[in-house]
Amino acid sequence: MKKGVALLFVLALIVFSAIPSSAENTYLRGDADDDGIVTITDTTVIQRKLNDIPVNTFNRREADIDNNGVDITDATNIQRFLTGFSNVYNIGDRVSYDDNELPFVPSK
Ligand SMILES: [Ca+2]
Ligand SMILES: [Ca+2]
Repeated sequence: MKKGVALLFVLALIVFSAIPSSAENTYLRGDADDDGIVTITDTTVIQRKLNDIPVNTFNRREADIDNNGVDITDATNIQRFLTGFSNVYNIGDRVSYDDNELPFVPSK
């Protein structure tokens, strides 16, 4: 009987470890440089990217806070968030993305 319980425990571990955690299906909105926090550097990275100035890391999904493509408005809205203005785009929150989307690979 104990072998059966141990086997079920091992099987449960295998099954649950194969299920991706919810963190894998989320991203941090506004974290354009993908360092795990939204700061003024994220706006700088967006501005540099828009002007074809090289950046170390650029995460297009996290930079595009309103899901309409990355433009200067994304940087402006992050600045507004950082200075305490409205945050209608939930900047700084972990946001789920559609499981049907293709895996996102941040550009460097
Ligand atoms: Ca950041
Ligand atoms: Ca945008």
